[in-house]
Amino acid sequence: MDRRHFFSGMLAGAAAGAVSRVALAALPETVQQSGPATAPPLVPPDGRPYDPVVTLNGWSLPWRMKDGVKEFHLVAEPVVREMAPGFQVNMWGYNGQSPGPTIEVVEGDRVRLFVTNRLPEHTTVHWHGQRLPNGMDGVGGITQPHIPAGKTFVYEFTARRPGTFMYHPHADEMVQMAMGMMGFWVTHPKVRNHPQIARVQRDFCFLLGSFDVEPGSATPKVNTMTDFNTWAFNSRVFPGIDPLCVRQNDRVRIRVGNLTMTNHPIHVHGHEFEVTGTDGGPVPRGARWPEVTTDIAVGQMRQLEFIADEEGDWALHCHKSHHTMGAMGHDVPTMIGVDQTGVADTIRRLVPDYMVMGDKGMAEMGSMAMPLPDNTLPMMTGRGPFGPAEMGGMFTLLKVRRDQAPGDFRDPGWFRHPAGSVAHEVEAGQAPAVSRRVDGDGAAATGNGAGAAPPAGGSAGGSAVPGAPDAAPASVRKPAGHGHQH
Ligand SMILES: [Cu+2]
Repeated sequence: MDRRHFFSGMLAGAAAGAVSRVALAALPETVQQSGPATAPPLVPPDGRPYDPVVTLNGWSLPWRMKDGVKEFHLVAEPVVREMAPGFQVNMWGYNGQSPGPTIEVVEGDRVRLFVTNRLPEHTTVHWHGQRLPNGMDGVGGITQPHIPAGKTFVYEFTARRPGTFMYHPHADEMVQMAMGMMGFWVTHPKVRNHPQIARVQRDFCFLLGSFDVEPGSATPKVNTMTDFNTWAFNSRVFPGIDPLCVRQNDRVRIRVGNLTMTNHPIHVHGHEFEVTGTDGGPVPRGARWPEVTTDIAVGQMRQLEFIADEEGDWALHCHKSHHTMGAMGHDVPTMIGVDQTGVADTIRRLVPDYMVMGDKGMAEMGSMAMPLPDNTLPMMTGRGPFGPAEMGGMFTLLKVRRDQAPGDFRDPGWFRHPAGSVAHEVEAGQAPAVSRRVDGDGAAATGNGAGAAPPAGGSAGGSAVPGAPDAAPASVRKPAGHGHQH
């Protein structure tokens, strides 16, 4: 984290004349985050104590105490976010990053938030879910004048109820949120033994984001309404999302907020959790039920909690399969069952890099070194200890280890499975026989050969089409778009 003194920045940036010298001198310094690393929890230096959260690939904003008020300074500005190694995106955010820093306070704290606007257009900040005076609610034109470019406004209210909140603009929202302007807010309970809010050993938070970044470009398309291609946790995509690393038997809380244009069913492997709170507050204990997936609608926040008692590397992801794909996955035609024999040689005379793909499914794309436009992630990427992960987007791992030290959030590496505990190929003759199909298809598989790939280049591939008569194995070519006949 690099700290930049606010005065030099403003005076060099000059003359906006936005804030008077006296007011300027009263502002807390700005703190900037230069990289996308997950920062260690911010142990509160003053004010009442609390158990801090860990913001996935993010950080919490330091404050200063002034006359008993916690003062924060947010700077809305253009940023460059590394969404994954090799993929830099021009976004808008706060204090150097998208999303902005997490704000952590304690129930009952008086909070003063300075917001400096370094965007090319006006903005506001809405404090989603908070009880506050109407004039502090941040709806541009309705509860306040917009914050013009170059100006600094101040918000002030008391954090009245504990829970999980977020902040985002209520000004040119479609553009500003599509560009990445959002941040997390956690109000910790003032009592450590709150009847509905358990103390946990690990408390993670992140926001769901969706962006439309065309392959080869570096700026999100802000008018997109449904056809997004970049699905993110805290403006990072797998394999750029850090794992959630915990010690076995820790009580774990994961707070998730959704500022995309669709719902996301968030799924955790290997454990059951309860939803212990929403942006409306804690869920009474008697109203909780076990889940392994919970849907998070647009504008909602959920707190998931569980005891991490199973060791391993457990997937944690959105269950919409398109949301665990990278940008290249969205315009690829379905080629399953299409005989491409000879096609590649013909096309390669015109397009030297042309590759045939997808006739046996798309899993091969996880390992393929395809030529890609600059600044573009493959459709699926990331490798595990057993091969390509075939994932992108909203996917990460919950790593549970018995020897993870308390308070240590560092990645322990891949799980070392106890001998004999990994799914494996059966020995010849040990598998039960596969019964013969009775629909008369001569291609029915029997015995141990099932599951093997068909011979490369064989025209027999045509009979993979269910119901296709053997006598006519043929092509199932179905034009993907408008006519391309010659
Ligand atoms: Cu999703």
